[in-house]
Amino acid sequence: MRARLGNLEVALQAEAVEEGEGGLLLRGKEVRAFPPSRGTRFFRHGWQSWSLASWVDPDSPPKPLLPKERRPQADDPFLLEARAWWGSGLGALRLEDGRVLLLGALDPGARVLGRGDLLLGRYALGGERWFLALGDEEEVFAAYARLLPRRLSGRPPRVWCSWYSFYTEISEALLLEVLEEVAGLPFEVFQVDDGWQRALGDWEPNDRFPRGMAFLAERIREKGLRAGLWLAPFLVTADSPLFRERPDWVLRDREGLPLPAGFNWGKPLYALDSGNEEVLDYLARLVERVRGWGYDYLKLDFLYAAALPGAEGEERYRRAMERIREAAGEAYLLLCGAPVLASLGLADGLRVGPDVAPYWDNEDRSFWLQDPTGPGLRNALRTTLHRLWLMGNVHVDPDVVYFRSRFNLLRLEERRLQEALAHLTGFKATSDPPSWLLEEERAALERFLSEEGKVRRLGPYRFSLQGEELDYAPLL
Ligand code: 9PG
Repeated sequence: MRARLGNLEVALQAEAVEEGEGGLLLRGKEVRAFPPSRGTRFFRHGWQSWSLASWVDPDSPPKPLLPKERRPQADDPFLLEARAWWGSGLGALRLEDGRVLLLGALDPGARVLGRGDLLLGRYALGGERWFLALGDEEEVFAAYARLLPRRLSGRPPRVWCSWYSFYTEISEALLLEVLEEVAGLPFEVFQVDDGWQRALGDWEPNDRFPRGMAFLAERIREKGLRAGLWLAPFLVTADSPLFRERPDWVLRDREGLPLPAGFNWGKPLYALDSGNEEVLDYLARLVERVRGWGYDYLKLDFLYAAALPGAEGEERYRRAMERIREAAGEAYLLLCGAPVLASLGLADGLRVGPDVAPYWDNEDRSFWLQDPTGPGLRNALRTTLHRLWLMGNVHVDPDVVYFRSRFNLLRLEERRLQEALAHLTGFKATSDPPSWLLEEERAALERFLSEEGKVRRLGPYRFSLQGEELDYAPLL
């Protein structure tokens, strides 16, 4: 069939088509849209927070990400095994005249194939609703986002997070010291990251936190801050107590083998089966326990594990997260490593790119291993920049900003690119301990936290920050 989009005719295959707000609403488990002229770029949308979102050349096929063991933690494994360009949930083609044709799923669990002459959308299991639009890039993405779930809980938070300075080397004594320094600045949340727990699946404090997690939360709250805590609730490793005690809770493939969930902390990762009611009860109790300790800002990480093997698991992921949402009550949930579209409506904050790092790029990983998901400012900026269209649906977390020159290979101009995105989204976080900052760096941090509306969007990839023009095109 053919349908009118704007002033152009587009050929389509779908079970049904009707007019919608800003585009067409299609139905079908699988739908096709044929662009009126060739697409020169494909908007490839990665599955979870860390997965690549970027415009790519539809005529040169994707390169296989290495090593294979990392694929489950880099993206929907299907997308990385495919020899053509597929995206998660949506896809778009940029036509020769600059206009963009976008096909986006309105239910969880979809993938979109992009070729110069075709957008093909397919639901992995259930689901049949799609949105198709043609027009200006910012307009078509905005029209799509308006049809997706939304949860906007007040204004985004200002967070001090322990990860990007201390990594897992945290302790009660160290964090109490930093807390004293942080308390003099306009932060709202003091968030303890990875390193407090005994093991994955054993969410009790290790011996570096001798007075327990409730004690620390208490000290944080005394300073007038909200206490934040990191958890990777669905992850286990083969040596996790939980793995040994409850082998039946581990997500398995059809042969009964534990499904690989990636490789981190020097070990292969596995997942808890988010479709198992007992697992969900356990998770609800876990969340209630940390709430009881006094933490009301939870950074829930490596969440893709709950949705493996990929798009097929998104409905199961959503049901599990609904249960967690319920147990968390009014706590702020920052979801990370999370299937992006399937998290909308449940997350308060959502990380939309890979981790930043105090360097621009790790070429061993990005070049030789063809992995755009590793920590590094370049990777983080690129993917975050391509997900800013979600700002009306959720607090978009671009990850922390560095103000320190200490232990940092980033140049000031590079740090400013990240600062501008945080100003734009309003989600303002850093891991810099104030005592590491030079006087002018501390002043910059203070301004960052207290000033608003300092950034203007000049175009999809151009911004001005405090009068200084920033162009992101070179990293696209
Ligand atoms: C704690 C960290 C921080 C960070 C999270 C997440 O692809 N990877 O190998 C990979 C490893 C770790 C990671 C992201 C990607 O970091 O994003 O903010 O909480 O866990 O371990």
